[in-house]
Amino acid sequence: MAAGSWQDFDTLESFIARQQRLYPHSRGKFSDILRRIGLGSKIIASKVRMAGLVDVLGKQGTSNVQGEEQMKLDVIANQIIKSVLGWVTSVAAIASEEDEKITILHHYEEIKEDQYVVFYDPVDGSSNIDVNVSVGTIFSIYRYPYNQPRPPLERYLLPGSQQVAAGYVVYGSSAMFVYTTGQGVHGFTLDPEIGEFVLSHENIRTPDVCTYYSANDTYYPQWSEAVRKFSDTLRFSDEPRYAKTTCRYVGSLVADFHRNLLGGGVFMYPENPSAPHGKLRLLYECAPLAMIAEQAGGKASTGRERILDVQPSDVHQRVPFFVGCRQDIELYEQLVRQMDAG
Ligand code: AHM
Ligand code: MG
Repeated sequence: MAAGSWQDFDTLESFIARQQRLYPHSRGKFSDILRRIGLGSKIIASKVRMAGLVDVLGKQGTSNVQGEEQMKLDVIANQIIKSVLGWVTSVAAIASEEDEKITILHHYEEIKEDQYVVFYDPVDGSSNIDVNVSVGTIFSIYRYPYNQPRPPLERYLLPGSQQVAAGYVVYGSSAMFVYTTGQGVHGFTLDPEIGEFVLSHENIRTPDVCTYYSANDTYYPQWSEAVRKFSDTLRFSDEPRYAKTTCRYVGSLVADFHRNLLGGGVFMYPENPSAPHGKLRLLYECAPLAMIAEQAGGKASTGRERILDVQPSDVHQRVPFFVGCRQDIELYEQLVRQMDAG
């Protein structure tokens, strides 16, 4: 937990450096990327904190490739992440929720050693910005397969199981940076006095207790039979496991996910007839959070497939997303199997 003495004091920077030392041959290129995302999120945190005082609130007056209205902060934060990653020589390409196409920084022919591809959602939950509710940044990092001949798009579109790191920053009552490189999940709280993310939650394990049920229930009439049964079980069942389950839904994925990661529960954004693949995007929303959930002892699924096994076919691809306690997500998968079997 938070620094009790100076001896225990660890920041995101020093933690990344310590982790790097575990790999004696590492040249620190990957660590550079994490550090730069840390810097970018501090800049975004300061913009979020100043919202209302400076001109970052409100609509930009433009739409992104998915037809969603862009908020000013979406555009500002997208630019911030691009600027912090732009000069890092180990970043081959970046892809954002706010940009139609992948931005290639180094072309295939130029790449002769390990480089990385970064996917990110600069401000997730941006419809909440104007009303002062928590938002977040999500990121996902893949090693670029430079020495494997593949069709161009397949060099970038890899299943989540191949992520080398994933994380998010939640801009809440404090800002918190949570990430994994496959060696557990670690959380750092921004100390505004010193401007550093300080290690506050080492090796997070999600409780195996279904404390929270998080879904937008207004879609209930459109959900499949399996989703409705699952929702009914979590909300109304008198089984001891669900007796104390309560509903919490912020409408900012990062905030909902973060609360459930620490307190236990299920978040879901299912498919429905008007959104046949759900709303959330695989590469910069679901896959990174799925990696974190699994690293913390939870599970993430579309209902029919592990999220980390889904082979992407498009940068902005959407998938149904069910994430949280292993046992509850398995219950949903079982309900889907029963429904499919008729
Ligand atoms: P965004 O990336 O454009 O902000 O959209 C994603 C957000 C998630 O944060 C949240 O879980 C979801 O949209 C909420 O959607 P809804 O309003 O349909 O419940
Ligand atoms: Mg988003």
